[in-house]
Amino acid sequence: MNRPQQQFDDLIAADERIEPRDWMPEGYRRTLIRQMAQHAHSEIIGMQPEANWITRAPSLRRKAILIAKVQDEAGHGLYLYAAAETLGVRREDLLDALHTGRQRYSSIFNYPTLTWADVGAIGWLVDGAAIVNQVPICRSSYGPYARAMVRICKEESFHQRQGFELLHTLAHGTPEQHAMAQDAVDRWWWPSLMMFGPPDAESTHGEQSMAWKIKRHSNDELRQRFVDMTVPQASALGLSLPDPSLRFEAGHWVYGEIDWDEFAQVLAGNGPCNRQRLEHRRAAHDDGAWVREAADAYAAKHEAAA
Ligand code: FAQ
Repeated sequence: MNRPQQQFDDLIAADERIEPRDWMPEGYRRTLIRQMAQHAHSEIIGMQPEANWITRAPSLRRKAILIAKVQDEAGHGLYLYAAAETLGVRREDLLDALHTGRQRYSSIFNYPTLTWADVGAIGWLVDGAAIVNQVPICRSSYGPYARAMVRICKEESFHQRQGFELLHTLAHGTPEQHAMAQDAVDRWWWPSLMMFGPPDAESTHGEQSMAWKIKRHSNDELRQRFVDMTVPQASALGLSLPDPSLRFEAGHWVYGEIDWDEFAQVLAGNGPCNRQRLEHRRAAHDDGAWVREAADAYAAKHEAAA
């Protein structure tokens, strides 16, 4: 085995971090770019469903909280694009890959936010799932990714609590508010379970990513961890989960069959909002062209003066 490969393997075996200037196998680099870009894209596309409710938030307090949350997601996108750039890719190329459909973003953001309660359900379930998935990535073998994730997880955990508090308020409000909260949970539960990716037997990258310690746990392991954490929280909210076969067995909550055909359809671009999300993203990018031009002109002027 060649020396750089041996050094890389030793660092991984010792649970140490790979840093941008270290030698790394091309497959490791490509896997990281794929996963980090997909994650960054998810953060910025994920701003859309919740931003849909900013103008209609029921109070100034709720509006301020929601604006701050949506801004946080933009920040997460920035940390992740910056971390991906340490692997030698350009941010504009990653955005182009998103806009032309060559790279993915999370399936979850192709579902619509039909009522105000959806903002709570996203915070509680989607941010909850994101935390379960992402806390182990704080120990990912690639240094810049792991460090970005520490800050992201702190913010996601705050988001999850605000979603829980929002839903708790609705669930203990009028019968109409309770029904609205229940309806949102009914619609977001199964897509949240899909966020963890296909079952382990069908995960293309899982095994290799775990060997490289990019991922620390399999998709199914994390999905189970999320279900175990969330079922008791649903009882605390006074809401039910839309799964008649949920039962507690041998220390875990056993859940029913996930509709993997629906997941495949969403990944193929046929979810309820795929087209709308990408069209909106491309339009926002075009609208921002003048900001990028102004920033480039400013940088060029200062470089010339230096
Ligand atoms: N959606 O071989 P695997 C957030 C694809 S949280 C779409 O198992 P892997 C916070 C996968 O890319 C959401 N595609 O893949 C927020 C692959 O296809 P490819 C983002 C999916 O990478 C909250 C194929 O299926 N979080 O944004 C999905 O080992 C609220 C086979 O799958 C992250 O990205 C899916 N759900 O495991 C923001 C976390 N699942 O690329 C706003 C980091 C799988 O070969 C508001 N990522 N695919 O064409 C990960 O942990 C992993 O990438 C997984 C997938 C676990 C998502």
